[in-house]
Amino acid sequence: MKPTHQLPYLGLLLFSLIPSQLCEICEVSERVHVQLDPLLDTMIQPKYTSVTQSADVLLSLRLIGIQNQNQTIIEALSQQVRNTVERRGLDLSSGQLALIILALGACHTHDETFIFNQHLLGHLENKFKAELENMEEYDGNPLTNYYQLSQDVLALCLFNRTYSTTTVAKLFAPENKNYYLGGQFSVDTGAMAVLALTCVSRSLKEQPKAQEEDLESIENHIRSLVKMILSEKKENGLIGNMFSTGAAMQALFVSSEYYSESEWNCQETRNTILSEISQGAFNIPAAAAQILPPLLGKTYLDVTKDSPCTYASGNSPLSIPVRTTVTPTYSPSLISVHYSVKINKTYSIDVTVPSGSVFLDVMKEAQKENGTLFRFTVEQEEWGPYITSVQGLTANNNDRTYWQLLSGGKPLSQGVGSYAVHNGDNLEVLWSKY
Ligand code: B12
Ligand SMILES: *[C@@H]1O[C@H](CO)[C@@H](O)[C@H](O)[C@H]1NC(C)=O
Ligand SMILES: *[C@@H]1O[C@H](CO)[C@@H](O)[C@H](O)[C@H]1NC(C)=O
Ligand SMILES: *[C@@H]1O[C@H](CO)[C@@H](O)[C@H](O)[C@H]1NC(C)=O
Ligand SMILES: *[C@@H]1O[C@H](CO)[C@@H](O)[C@H](O)[C@H]1NC(C)=O
Repeated sequence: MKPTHQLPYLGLLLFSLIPSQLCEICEVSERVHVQLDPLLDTMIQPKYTSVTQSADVLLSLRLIGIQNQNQTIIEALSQQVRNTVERRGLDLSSGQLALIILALGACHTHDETFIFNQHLLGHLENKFKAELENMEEYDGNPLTNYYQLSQDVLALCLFNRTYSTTTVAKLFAPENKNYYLGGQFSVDTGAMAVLALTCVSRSLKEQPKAQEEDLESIENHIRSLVKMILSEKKENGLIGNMFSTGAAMQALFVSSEYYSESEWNCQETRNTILSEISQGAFNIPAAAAQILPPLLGKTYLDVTKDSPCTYASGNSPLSIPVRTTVTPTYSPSLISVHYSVKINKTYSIDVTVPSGSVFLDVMKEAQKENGTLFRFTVEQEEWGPYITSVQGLTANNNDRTYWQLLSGGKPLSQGVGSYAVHNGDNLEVLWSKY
């Protein structure tokens, strides 16, 4: 080989070394592995209530190398995911299907056969096309959102399927409105896009005849998105909020050539997350599943690695702890909260609920008082119950409408099933655009 050809390879080698070094520096050391037990405990449920829950948990457990420790649990999860596909068929969103493919495809197990026998990648290509067609028809609004379009590209890229890199380069320009939800840059979305674009740029570099223009524009997108993600870093090290920090960490692990060491103190971020875990902050399966891999230096780009699913740095592997039984606390006292539904007009009510209640309990109580004004519907999603309609007014992705949750005028970072209400709270559901 001529020296001119060796140079790019050397560059590639260096690029692939930097992220892994960063991961190791930031990994939770073996000494404090017990601090991760609450996450594992939360992730293992007798029954999962949404399509994506079991896939998210399976992907997470496989990435951190549980595979060889607790095979029965992994096998049961994989069975659930495969059953979902067989039951729901094509009635899945593009991102749901992409996530399922990542979960089944991780670790090169016999589940790979299922992906190919069921033609899941071909179906994903079609669903991705349908997202693009919807954008053409509805003013640039996809069927779902850019978080899912990123999952789609990531899965198609990791499994070497066809997609137009020119389309990807156009689609994921940092100024696209779909990176913003409710006027705010969505760190989760930007981070998932960085993972997808990094996969695409790495595979472009491997091709003999690189599409230089696409590659350059994709690399520029990554650079801008990384900047936007870092600008959402808070004083305590969280990036965006607690629930987007895991995705942001993954994005920063794979893109370390785009920022300098002084721009991100990974240990600070990790320590804040560990202290939040000890206070029970990641107490739903989705939250636990998404934060765990980056705490062990793993990213979704590891899914198709040759030797994935083994625990890094020669440490002893993690395993799932035997379930601890929690005794529910008895709370007889009552609290009073103010609740409003805001459309063009405000409809308010004061309700009394037992202390320890969540937002959803307040909505149910209000609905009991007046089933016309406070009528609502929910759907069980990965993160819990999602409010789909209030007073018969239904959220719609084509119009970018949704029911936003607020307390004291501030948007909540949790859903109605998780947010614990306090005496005197001023709760709102607001008909909004994102
Ligand atoms: C896109 C998105 C939205 C969109 C969803 C509509 C759309 N066009 O897709 C909009 C902007 C409407 C939205 C709204 C909200 N969201 Co949101 N959303 C996301 C995001 C970025 C991607 C979701 C996704 O597609 N996942 C991938 C697919 C494959 O999984 P899925 O289960 O099929 O996805 C569906 C659900 O996630 C659902 N969904 C979206 N947000 C939320 C929030 C809750 C609590 C529930 C139960 C469901 C839900 O919409 C998805 C599409 O149908 C996630 C980030 C993440 N890490 O998941 C945040 C995220 C899930 N959302 C979050 C929050 C807090 C909310 C709100 C409660 C904000 C608010 N103050 O009002 C509201 C929900 C209120 C309600 N009506 O119940 C948090 C949840 C944290 C937690 N601990 O519960 C996340 C993790 C973002 C964050 N880092 O804070 N969201
Ligand atoms: C995709 O292609 C690359 C490069 O040719 C190869 O190393 C990798 O194993 C392939 N991945 C899959 C999942 O087939
Ligand atoms: C997981 O595997 C470890 C090691 O084999 C074992 O000690 C632990 O009890 C297992 N956990 C469960 C929940 O079965
Ligand atoms: C709110 O008011 C505007 C302006 O009067 C109107 O166009 C819109 O349809 C109203 N929205 C709802 C949901 O009633
Ligand atoms: C609900 O509120 C509306 C408006 O104030 C009122 O007209 C209606 O009678 C109330 N319904 C019940 C069941 O209290």
